[in-house]
Parts: sequence; C-alpha cells; structure tokens
Amino acid sequence: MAPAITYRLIKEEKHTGARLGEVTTPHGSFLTPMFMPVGTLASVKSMAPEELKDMGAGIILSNTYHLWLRPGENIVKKAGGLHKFMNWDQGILTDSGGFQVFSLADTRNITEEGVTFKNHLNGAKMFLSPEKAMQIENDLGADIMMSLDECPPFFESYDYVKKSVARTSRWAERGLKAHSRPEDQGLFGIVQGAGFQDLRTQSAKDLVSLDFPGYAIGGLSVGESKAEMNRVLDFTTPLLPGNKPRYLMGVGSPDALIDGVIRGIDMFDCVLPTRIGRNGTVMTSHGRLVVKNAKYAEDFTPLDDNCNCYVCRNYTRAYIRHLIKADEMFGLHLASYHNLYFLIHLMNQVRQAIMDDNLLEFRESFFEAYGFNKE
Ligand code: PRF
Ligand code: ZN
Repeated sequence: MAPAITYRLIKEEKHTGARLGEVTTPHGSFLTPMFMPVGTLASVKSMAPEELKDMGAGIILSNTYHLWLRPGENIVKKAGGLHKFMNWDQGILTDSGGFQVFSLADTRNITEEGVTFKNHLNGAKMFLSPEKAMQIENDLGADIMMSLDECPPFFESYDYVKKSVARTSRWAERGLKAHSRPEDQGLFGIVQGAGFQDLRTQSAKDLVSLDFPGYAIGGLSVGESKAEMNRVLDFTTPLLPGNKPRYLMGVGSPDALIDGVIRGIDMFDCVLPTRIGRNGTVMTSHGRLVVKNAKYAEDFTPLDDNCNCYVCRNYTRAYIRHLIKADEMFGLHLASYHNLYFLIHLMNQVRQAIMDDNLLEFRESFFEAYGFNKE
C-alpha cells in the first residue's frame, strides 16, 4: 500500500542545510517550507477557500477538539468529510485535540488511559483518549492527522516531563493501532520533551521507531524565549528522518519561521496572522503596523508598499483603519487577508533563497527591515 503522505527533498541550502521539498497528499501537493493557515472550526476566520487558494495556501489546519464539540464529527462525516463540508479541495491537517484540551478546557485529569476534562462551551465532562482522537480524526478525514500528545509547560520538572514523554510515546503507538484509514490519511507523531535534550532524544527515538510518515515538534512557543526554542530545534530536528516532513507546531512569527527553516523545519501553523489582523495589526516588510492607530487616519498608502496582495493593490491604510474602528467586518477580512498573504509570500521568498543558496543573507536583510535586530 502506498503511503498517504510522501515527502520529496528537492534541494538543501548550501550553508544551512535548510530544505526545499514537496509534500504530496491525497488532495494535491505543496512545496515546503510552507505556512499553514489555521481554520479551527472548519473556516479560516473571514476567508473564503478560493481566496486561500489564490494566495497559494496548499494546506490548512483544523482542530479535532473544536469540531468534536460542534458540530460533532458525525455531522462532518455525513457531509462526506471535512473537505466537502467546507468546500476545500486541497490539503487539510487536523490537530489531535490534546493541546486544545490543555489550553481551553477546565479541570483536566490526565491518566494512562487519556484525559478527562470539562469542555469550554457548556462545562460537560468529556474523555479524550488516543483511540477516541483517532476515531474523530478518521471521521473528519483530513489528509494529515496528529497523534494525541501531552504538551507539558516548558519549565515543568525533569521528572514530570520524563513520565509525560513516555506516556506520549505509548499514546502515539495506541493511535497508530487505532488508525483505520492509512490508505488515505497519514498520521504524524509529535516529539515532546520541553527543554531537555535527553528527553527530546528519547521522544524522537520512540516515535521514529514507529515509522510515522511525518513528524512534528510540539511543546515549543509556549512561553519560552526565541533563543530557547532555537536551542531545542538545534538538537531535535537532526534526530528526525530526512525523507519525511517536519512540522513545528503553533509557530508563526516571521523571525521564528525563518529561524525554524534554517534548523530544518518544513511546515508551520499559527493563528497569529488572523488573530492580530482582527485586532487591527498587520505584518509588513518594515515590521508590525497597528493600522487602527490615529496616525493612519489620512494615510492613503497601502498597508505594505512592498506587498502585491489583493488588499495592498486596492485599499489604503486610512480605509482599513476606518472600517476596523467602525467595527465593519470587511476591515477584519482585509487585515487577515494581507497577514496570511504576508506569511505565505514570506515562505515563497524563503524557498527562493534556498534555491539561490543565500538564506542567511535573506534572513539578515529581512530581520533588519522588520526591526528584529533591534529587539
Ligand atoms: N501539541 C499539539 N498541538 C500543538 C502543540 C503541541 O505541543 C503546540 C505547541 N506550540 C501547538 N499546537 N498537539
Ligand atoms: Zn498586502
């Protein structure tokens, strides 16, 4: 049986080893490094699928936890799966729900069997196990599914993280056994281990021995510094097989994307572009811009003079500021659109820099213009 998800390495950058590649799914291929927009509730907030396709998003992410609570995976299954339900014919990845249970639900209790919690909508008691996560993800029908994992706090004790990593490995194995659609869905394992090199090493070893079609690095961007995250990536990505995709979960700030690619990461996701967009903040080639601010009231230039997106070609800062101030939905849409385009276009530039073997020079000039070097 051919695997549902395959990775083809196209080129390694000469000075950093950063990877240009291609991931093939049952719903088409996409080039990596790639940024995946987040559509938690089967919708990338305010964005139509056609718009996402136009800007080059070959895969989006959705959430097991949220779709389980509403509308329920049985309804998505009856619709013919998530692709049909939401009218998206390209790649979809579903997160397993573990991370969302830990960040959103109340009164969690974690045991070997799974995690009991009260959901954040009506407080009802629920139970999520590796087998339950797999059943929901199989019913949703995404191209890539994630194993149920525990994401411990970055500064949790060594003893706790050691036990947690061992349990996450056992959960990964149970998930793999419960996976009922290996022919058209690929299940990825998630490396945990907080900041401990030996625990990250053990986690990677356990998961690599289970031979997943791809691997994620979890437990990062949870409050630790950028330097800490890069330190963990420095010793973790080399533990992962070169012929499978590597996904850094929940990371989406432009500096972290570039530094992740330099350390061998292929895929990223984050709510950042849509979340800050709804707050009236946009990313530009000159750094972050709070378009809501009064100083843009009469600024009739585009959000970013270097951006060629639909928004920057047609609308001004003054107009978008006005819409957001007046709570007009279209303003949030325009800010989200530009931010998503910005990260997807950033990944296009990064792939070009890998082709040209000048990724470090690209990093330097991007950081300088964005203002990261001043931080
Ligand atoms: N595990 C899962 N999803 C995640 C994370 C994780 O560690 C993170 C951490 N940044 C984001 N999303 N399953
Ligand atoms: Zn733009």
